[in-house]
Amino acid sequence: MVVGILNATPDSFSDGGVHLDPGRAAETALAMAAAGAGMLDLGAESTRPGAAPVPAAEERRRLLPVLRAVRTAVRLPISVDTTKADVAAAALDAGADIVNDVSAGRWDADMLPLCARERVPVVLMHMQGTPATMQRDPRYTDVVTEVRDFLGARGAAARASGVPADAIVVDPGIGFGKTVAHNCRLLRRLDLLAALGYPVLVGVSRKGFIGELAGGRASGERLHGTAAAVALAVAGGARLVRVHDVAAMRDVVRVAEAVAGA
Ligand code: HH2
Repeated sequence: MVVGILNATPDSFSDGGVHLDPGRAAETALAMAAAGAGMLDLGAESTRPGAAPVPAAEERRRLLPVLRAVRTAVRLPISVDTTKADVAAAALDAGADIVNDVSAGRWDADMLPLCARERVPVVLMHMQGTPATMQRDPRYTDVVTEVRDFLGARGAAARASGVPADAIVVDPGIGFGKTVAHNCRLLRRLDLLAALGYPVLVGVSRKGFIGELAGGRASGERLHGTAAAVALAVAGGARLVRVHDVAAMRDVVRVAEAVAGA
């Protein structure tokens, strides 16, 4: 499934400022739906490296008008990208269907119980550190087994809170407290994460490691590098890919799926 990214933020690294306007966000949502998105992911707090946290009231103020406009425009499932249970609850009330929590339920003790109570699926993502500091000096002994064990433990925590196993999605958190080599290693061994038994979501779209690997490309010049990473993620067993360029990545996913399944 192709998940289209919509950031209702002034400062996201790629589409910052564009989708704060509900009308423009709804237009993009319609275009993404027409281009083959299976789901949309809507966030109002940037988690790019170095980003400072946004207070819940400000996150709600940015998110809810955009969410309402997108909800009216499309029938696709919408996930809300937040680490705060308050914000998630308000978003679910306004028509969101899924919670995407980049802290995997660690930063707000009410998050996993909320998902259980509201009977909504949750995406649990791995991150080392916090966005403010995560890229300073990320270190692992074995990044793949550490991320796998973390996701297994967070899946167990979600189940202990009452979230059914089939409502859990896991995500290696590409770029969240990881070097270029860590990101490559995780993409290379996604099969080990898929072996946990939960669907795997991967977010590589236009990220910094792609710019670095391609010889220093700005975020608007990372389409081809993103295509390579998305194709390999699909071949490695990713079931959902979170992307900005839905139309292009829809083709990439179709071709990669056909070849990987041949
Ligand atoms: N990446 C970003 C934000 N949310 N959620 C999941 N589950 N997986 C990811 O890889 C992921 C995520 C960062 O990308 P983006 O939303 O484009 O930028 P920003 O954080 O600057 O808004």
